[in-house]
Amino acid sequence: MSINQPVSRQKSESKDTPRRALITGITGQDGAYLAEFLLEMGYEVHGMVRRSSTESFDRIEHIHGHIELHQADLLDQLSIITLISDVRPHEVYNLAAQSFVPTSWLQPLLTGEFTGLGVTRVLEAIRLVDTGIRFYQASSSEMFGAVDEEPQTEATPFYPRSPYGVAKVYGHWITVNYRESYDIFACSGMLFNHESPRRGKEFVTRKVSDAVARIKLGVQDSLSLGNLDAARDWGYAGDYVRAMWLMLQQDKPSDYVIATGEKHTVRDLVELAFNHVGLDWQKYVCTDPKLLRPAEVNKLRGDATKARNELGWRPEVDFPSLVRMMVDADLERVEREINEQKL
Ligand code: NAP
Ligand code: F7E
Repeated sequence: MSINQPVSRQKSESKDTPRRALITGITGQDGAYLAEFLLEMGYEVHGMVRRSSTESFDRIEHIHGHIELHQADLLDQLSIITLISDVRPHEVYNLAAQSFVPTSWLQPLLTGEFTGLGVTRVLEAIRLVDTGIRFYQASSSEMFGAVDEEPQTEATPFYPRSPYGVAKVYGHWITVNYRESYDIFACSGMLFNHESPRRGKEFVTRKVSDAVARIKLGVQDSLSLGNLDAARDWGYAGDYVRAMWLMLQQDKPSDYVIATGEKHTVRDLVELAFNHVGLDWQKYVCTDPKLLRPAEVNKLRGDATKARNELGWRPEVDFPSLVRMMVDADLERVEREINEQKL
């Protein structure tokens, strides 16, 4: 896939000029869904990608002729300033982050740099280039952590339980601070877990759907998991990117919880996924203490009333449909890989 060299963009615009959006983290799960959604809405879509010796653009392969990619890195302030002044987006969606919670204990400083300070670098670039650019920050239910209150709302106090959660709290407050200090239209979306067939295979939903497909098709024997009692409020990523866009179309910037309002345990997830292919999960699943976390988050469930009332947002895919969608997609992919003798 080609990556654009820096070019200075004409700043003159007519009312027919399409809206321009810049997505950091466009190669990730949410970035791919958001890029598709914005293209459907008639946007000119730009994506920030970091340099790697092996390109991993699988999630956006199907739209590559319709988006423009630019090299920059959350660690490199000047690269972000240059990118924003070249593209001159109307909207910036900051989705890039080190997003896997267990890695945040292994690499707490890097997680702080990407997931925390990276937000300030994007906001600083907006402040320098054009404070009229609207900004979305990908905040997380992990900020609530060891919470007392259930369900969690925009007013629930934060108690993060991982270096990732701590970095996201910083990202949230710096977004609020730049809104209040510089009058930037900056919104923080406090999104609860959202999944899809494009979810990374290290996250529990995809780890389970992939294993169920492989066990069903005879290329895997068992599945090792950590805490089966952990509960999450799981929604569908395709629904959640719509909420990100809606936040930036309002008259005033604000922060919103985005969630389904229902929680399920990892055990429920496993049971649903194995049942879908007619297998008894208890014959295949074992637990491994090495997969337990140093500090767990047990009762995350969001209340998205504010988003429903102000944005008109509600989720469309329920949890059982999401699990079936993910298992079906993995069955199809694993079968294809077996036929192509990749497995
Ligand atoms: P993801 O699949 O892990 O994608 C993360 C993206 O960030 C990838 O495109 C990655 O690029 C990019 N990235 C990481 N470090 C970077 C750096 N230094 N410079 C530039 N790009 C970098 O995550 P996701 O599930 O789509 O989540 C999107 C955002 O929402 C993240 O900020 C995440 O923390 C947050 N969030 C996610 C959820 C959820 O349930 N999915 C819930 C709440 C909040 P590479 O492809 O090069 O690795
Ligand atoms: O874990 C339990 C694990 O890694 C969910 C990120 O997108 O959502 C995500 O973070 C639960 C945890 O997601 C395994 O202990 C059991 O309680 O799928 P996960 P996460 O940590 O909730 C939030 C909102 C984000 O912001 C993050 O970026 O599942 N669990 N056994 C397991 N988890 C994994 N990964 N692997 C297991 O074997």
